[in-house]
Amino acid sequence: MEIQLWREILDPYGQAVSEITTKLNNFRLECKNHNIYCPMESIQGRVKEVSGIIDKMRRKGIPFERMEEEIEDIAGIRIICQFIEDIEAAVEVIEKRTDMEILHRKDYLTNQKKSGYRSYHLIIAYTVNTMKGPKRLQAEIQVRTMAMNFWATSEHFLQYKYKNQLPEQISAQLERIAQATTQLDEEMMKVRNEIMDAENNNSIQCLLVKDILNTIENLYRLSNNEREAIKIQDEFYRIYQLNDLNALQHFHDQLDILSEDNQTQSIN
Ligand code: 0O2
Repeated sequence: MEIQLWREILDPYGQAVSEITTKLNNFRLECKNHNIYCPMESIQGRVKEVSGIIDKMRRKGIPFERMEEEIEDIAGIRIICQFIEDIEAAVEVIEKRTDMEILHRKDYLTNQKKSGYRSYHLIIAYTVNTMKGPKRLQAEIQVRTMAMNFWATSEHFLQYKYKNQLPEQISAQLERIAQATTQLDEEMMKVRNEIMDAENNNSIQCLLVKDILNTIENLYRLSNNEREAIKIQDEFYRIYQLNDLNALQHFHDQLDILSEDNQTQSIN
C-alpha cells in the first residue's frame, strides 16, 4: 500500500467548494443589486471529512484508486431555498452556467427516501486551476428548502448519535416530523406571493432611502446651503414615518427633479 497524501488530494476540493460558494453568493448579490427575487436563500459548503470518506469507501467497497470517481460528494455545496418552487429556479441557475457541467441528478423530491429525506441533488463536474494545472473534479450540489434542511440536519445528528441504529421510537418521531415539514413547505407555498411582495417592498424601500439620502448629501455639497438641506432632510424623515411606499417614491422623484435643476444651474 502506498502513502495516501490526503491534504494534497483534498486541497483542490477545498478550492472548488470555496469558488462555487463564492460564485453562487455573487449571483445572490447580483439579484439583490438588480432588485430581483433570488431563489437561493443561502449557500453552504464543506469538504467531506476524511473519516466520512473512509467510512463511505468501506461501506461501498470502493478501492482507494477509484475514490475520486466513485465518491461524488467530497466537495459538497448546499443551496437552501425559502420555497419548494425556488428549488427548480435554483437548479435552472446552475443549468445555465458554463463553468459547471451537470453530470447527473438525484431527485429525492419526487422519490422521497425511505428515511424521509427530501432534497434535489446535482452532481457536477467543475475545473479548478491549481499550481499543478487544471483539475476537473466532481462536486455535489444539494438543493432543498429550509424545512427539508432542518429535518436532514437533525436526522443526520441522530444517525451519528445512534451510530446509524435509530431506536424505533426515534425513527417514528422522525417520520412524523418529515410529514410535518412536507406540510410546512406546502403551507409556505400558499403564502409565497404575499411574502415575496413584502420582501420586494422592503428592498425597494431600502433602495429609495439610500438614494434619497445620497441625493440630499449631494445637494448639500453642491449648494453648500445647510438650511435648505436640513429642511429637505426633515421632510424625508416625516415622510419616512408615514410608512407609505408610494409617498416615499413620490418624494424620491421630486427630489430627483430638484437635484437635476440644481445641477443645471451650477453648470450655467
Ligand atoms: P455527509 O455527512 O453529508 O457527507 P449513500 O450510499 O446513500 O450514503 P450516495 O450513494 O453517495 O450515499 O448518495 P446519496 O444517497 O444521494 O447521499 C448523498 C448525501 O445526501 C449524503 O451524504 C447526505 O448528505 C445526503 N443524504 C442522503 N440520504 C440522506 C438521509 O436519509 N438523511 C440525511 N440526513 N442525509 C441524507 P453522506 O455521505 O451520507 O453524508
